[in-house]
Amino acid sequence: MKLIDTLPEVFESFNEQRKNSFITALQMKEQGIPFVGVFCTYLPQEIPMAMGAAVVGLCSMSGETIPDAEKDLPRNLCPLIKSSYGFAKTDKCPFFYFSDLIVGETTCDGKKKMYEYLAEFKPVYVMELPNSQSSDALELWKKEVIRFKEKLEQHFGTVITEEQVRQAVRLKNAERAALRDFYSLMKLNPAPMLGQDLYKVLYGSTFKFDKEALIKEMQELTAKVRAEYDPQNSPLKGRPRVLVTGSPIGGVTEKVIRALEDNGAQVVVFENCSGAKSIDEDVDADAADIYDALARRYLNIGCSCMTPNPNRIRLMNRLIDEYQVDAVVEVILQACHTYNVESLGIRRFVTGEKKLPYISVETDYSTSDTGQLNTRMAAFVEMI
Ligand code: BJ8
Repeated sequence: MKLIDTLPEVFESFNEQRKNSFITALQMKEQGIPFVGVFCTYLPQEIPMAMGAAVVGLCSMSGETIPDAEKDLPRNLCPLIKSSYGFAKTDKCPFFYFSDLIVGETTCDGKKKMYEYLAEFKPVYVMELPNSQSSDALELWKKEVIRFKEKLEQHFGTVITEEQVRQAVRLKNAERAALRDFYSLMKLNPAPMLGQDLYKVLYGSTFKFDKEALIKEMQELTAKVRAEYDPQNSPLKGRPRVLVTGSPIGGVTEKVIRALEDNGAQVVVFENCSGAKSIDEDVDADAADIYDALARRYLNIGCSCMTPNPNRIRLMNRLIDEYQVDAVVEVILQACHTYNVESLGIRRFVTGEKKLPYISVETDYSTSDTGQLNTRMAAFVEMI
């Protein structure tokens, strides 16, 4: 669908961003800029940013290397874990290759056990993330944030000052604000773009290493979308508005978004990682203890690896109201037990408290369920 003449091109350039930044990454490596590879939204990116490192996400979204991974790992494991391990094992991911240090956290069981094998290919450091958000958990996580800073200092032979951390916090807050302003455009009704295009931008933005440039680009894009917004003639008028939640999506799993939008719905907000879950909250840059502020902000993230996990409900509750959501779709990656078990609570909240339709779909990185997804989403959209 063509929305506004010049915008699809911009969205496509974000879609290609991961690939396009391979060359930039190589040039940065040649200039001696360290790369830190990460796997999770809980990682306080401000710490590596404070020493001038580039931070790159290594979660893989393609099924290409899963057969290689399955030679070592169980088949009934989450595709994100298998695919990420497969790319490392086969050396097919340039970002993995460029990473001087890989940092993981103790989130779900499959991921944390996979890190043990990943260490055979690269230096790996694992942060001990508590699985609850109590005050004891906060104390432990704060110690882990400081221990991470010390690990980077020792590994890269550098010193990270408190002032550098504060500057990184300010920059990251500005990046989050620019991304938030962009996705908040979807509060407009009708929405000014398709959810698939919004996702391309959010995902692509994580591969832009020059944060100042990214902030400027996001501000310009937000202004452009706003300027070209024409609610009267919008082809998206009257579409049911959907919130997407669940496991991280991207790559092949965007098939769910396409199935929804091809059948007449409109995804207006992503609650999951790459969406509001990772961007919604800022770090208090003026806090007396900056490590405490970082620990608080990151521990607050409402991922299903936390128990209990009230912050996911809190965020969803607000997003459903702010984005005038008509229905909720939960995407669960195959064998992702935490999201799968938590889906009962999410269903109860959405259908009971918010009185909205809800559906959950379990999928993987193959395209074999595309037809079935299409049928299910068509029936769901019809029902809304
Ligand atoms: S903050 S969602 S990035 S842990 S790997 S939990 S899909 S079985 S990725 Fe995640 Fe951090 Fe949470 Fe976000 Fe399930 Fe797969 Fe585990 Fe996964």
